[in-house]
Amino acid sequence: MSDNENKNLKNEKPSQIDEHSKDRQLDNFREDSQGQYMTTDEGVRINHTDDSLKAGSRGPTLMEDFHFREKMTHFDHENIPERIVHARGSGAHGYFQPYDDSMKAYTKAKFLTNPSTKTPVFVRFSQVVGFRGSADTVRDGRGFATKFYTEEGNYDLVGNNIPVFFIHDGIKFPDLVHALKPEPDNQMPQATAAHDNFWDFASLVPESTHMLLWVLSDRAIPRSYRMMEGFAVHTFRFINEAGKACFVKLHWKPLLGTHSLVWDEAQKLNGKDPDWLRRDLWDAIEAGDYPEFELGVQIVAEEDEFKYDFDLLDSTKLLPEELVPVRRIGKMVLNRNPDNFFAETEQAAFHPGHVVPGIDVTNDPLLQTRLFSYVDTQLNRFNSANFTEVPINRPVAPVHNHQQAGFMRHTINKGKVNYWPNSRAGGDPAMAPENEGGYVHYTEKVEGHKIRARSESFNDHYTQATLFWNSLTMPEKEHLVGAAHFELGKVMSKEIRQRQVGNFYKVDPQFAQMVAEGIGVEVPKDQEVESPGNYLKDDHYKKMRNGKSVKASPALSMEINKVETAKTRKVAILVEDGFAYDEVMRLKEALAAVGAQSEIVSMKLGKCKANSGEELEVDKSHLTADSVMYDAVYIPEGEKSIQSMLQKGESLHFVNEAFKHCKPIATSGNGVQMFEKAFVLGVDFADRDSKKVVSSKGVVTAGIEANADEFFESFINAIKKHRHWDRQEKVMVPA
Ligand code: HDE
Repeated sequence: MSDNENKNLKNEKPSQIDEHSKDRQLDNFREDSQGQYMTTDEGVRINHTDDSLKAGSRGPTLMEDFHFREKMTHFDHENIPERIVHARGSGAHGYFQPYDDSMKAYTKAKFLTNPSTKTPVFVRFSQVVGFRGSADTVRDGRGFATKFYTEEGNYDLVGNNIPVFFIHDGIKFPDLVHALKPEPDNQMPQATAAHDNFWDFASLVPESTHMLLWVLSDRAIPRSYRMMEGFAVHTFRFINEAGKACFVKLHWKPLLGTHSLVWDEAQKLNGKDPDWLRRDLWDAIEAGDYPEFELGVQIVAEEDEFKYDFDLLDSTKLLPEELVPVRRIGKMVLNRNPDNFFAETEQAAFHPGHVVPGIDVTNDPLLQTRLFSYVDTQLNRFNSANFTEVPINRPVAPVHNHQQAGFMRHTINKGKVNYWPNSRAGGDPAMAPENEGGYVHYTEKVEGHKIRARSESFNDHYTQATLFWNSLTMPEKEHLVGAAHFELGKVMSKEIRQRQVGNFYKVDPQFAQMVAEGIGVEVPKDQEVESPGNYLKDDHYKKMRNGKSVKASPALSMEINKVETAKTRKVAILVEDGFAYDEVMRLKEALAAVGAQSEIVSMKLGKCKANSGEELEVDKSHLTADSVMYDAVYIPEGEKSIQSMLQKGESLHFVNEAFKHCKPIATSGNGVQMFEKAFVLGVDFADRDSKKVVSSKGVVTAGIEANADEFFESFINAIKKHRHWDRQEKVMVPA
């Protein structure tokens, strides 16, 4: 970095911070070798890099080959420890902008209250359990970590796509993660909770029950990072200019809605495209389909701390939106892929304790322990306290302090003075008064005995698990039970399976019965169901007994809150020689008009010849493409093309799978024969020679005389609904 550039960075005033501030800063570190000679790390030009320096062309390599030694040494040290959890992830740059200044009533954080500022952000989405090289579409919670490079310093919102957590107190986190990760003797299984150790732990820790239901639900197999909600999980505090505090729950709401895969599809994708979520995010940004999320807040007045029948400090509970609606206060747009995965995504270091004035933590014991863990883990990953100087982690706000030296120090602190107070440097860098942006911790009154104990108010483990179960639609419940059958079905110990069903019984006897039936254990009989009131021994918390609660929260169902859009949905168009060219072109146009994408899939790559003689480039062959990689499937008319597909297991399998996974499928004219031969069951088809368009449970067919616009509109409407769960006959599909 030149002196001038350095000065510019340091002088960047709060008023100059904009959406591009971080990009400008990163530009100082970017390197582009285009048109340059290759050099050593010392800048010496290299003349030959294909052979090491030897004593004779068949002789030993010489120690003096500084280029070989440097190249190999650097390679040998290219790895750093992967994150102990959330090892696999993907990042993206973007910005956040508040809609207005209305949050001023609650927080003085400038990036949340100044609608004219676009604050740069870097987001890292992640899987939790698997190693860095594991597959994307495993059943797991997803991390959703956002670094806001605000004018007042970095703020990290380190959340998940599930609003609650497994445990109350972080001291149990190492136990939880040990139980989740592959078993210690044989390092199996990878990236899944479906094994004895995990369910042994979970069944002995009933506070995990609520989160377990979320992990068994479709939330744990998202269709895309772009289609997940995000949650800060803990209750945080906002503090306004006048020093008044309130509690706040933070949410991310995806503008494309929240959508999931189905389990069979997720498992197949693990093999067909282990980078499914990573690729989806990357491709969407490259295509200009920028992922957008609204930041939502649930505000609770300090006086209302004990108003609810659960404790706001308990991270195994959520605050139902029916009690406190989520207010959407601004929008985040992710519009740039990183230049280098390691430098940016891997080296990004998040920490829930990175807060700015106007935001503070609470005494949630899970959050409190996280405040220790994150810096500690970065020290392990970076081997240095200077990880904050790595370009992706540097704030755009100026940094001045006496933290010096250490491994890989970049900043050259000038002058003699590295202590405070000092007179030799005129007392600089100085303390900032609160009205100049100095961070002042919220002065909460705290008193108590030193004690290793848990608050009585945390002891209701089941009411909100029941709330979640009650809030799901029937298809969502069926998926959840299917997931429980899979996960517990992998557990060898019957005792563990039985114990877990005992916990599920306390959530809902019918749920327990549905699970028990699939995994060969008894349904517990007459087991006492813990009443949520039982735990309220403490006077302080007795108030909660009559606190506000709800029995079901429609806001928790993905199906009920489905956003109906075709935007960025991917459609496979299956063709063989002899397909109807005009139909394909018009369909592609109609899909593009609603922001959907389409790809031509055929038996082999190269050109495919239409019935009218035109040729079309094939995007994917059946060897590399599968229905699980698409949201919908279309088969155009064309006698020869259809006859050829009818002879091909690949094409029929494509249709079968898409039908089984409840995806929209469509065809016209002769194409109906494909649906008739495949297992497209329990739906009505249009007659081949009619003018009719028939849309039946997401299966759209058109007669040869039908109006194309009407046909495409019906197909697009089916795409907007994403999945058509009402296909009872899908269970008969052998795909
Ligand atoms: Fe984390 N968590 N966590 N966590 N967490 C980490 O920090 C930890 C928890 C979350 O993309 C680690 O940098 C403890 C809840 C995300 O880089 C580590 C506890 C939530 C990421 C750590 C929790 C999260 C992490 C490992 C229990 C949702 C990935 C690597 C008290 C609100 C961030 C790292 C990224 C990563 C500790 C529980 C979210 C070990 C001790 C609850 C999104 O420090």
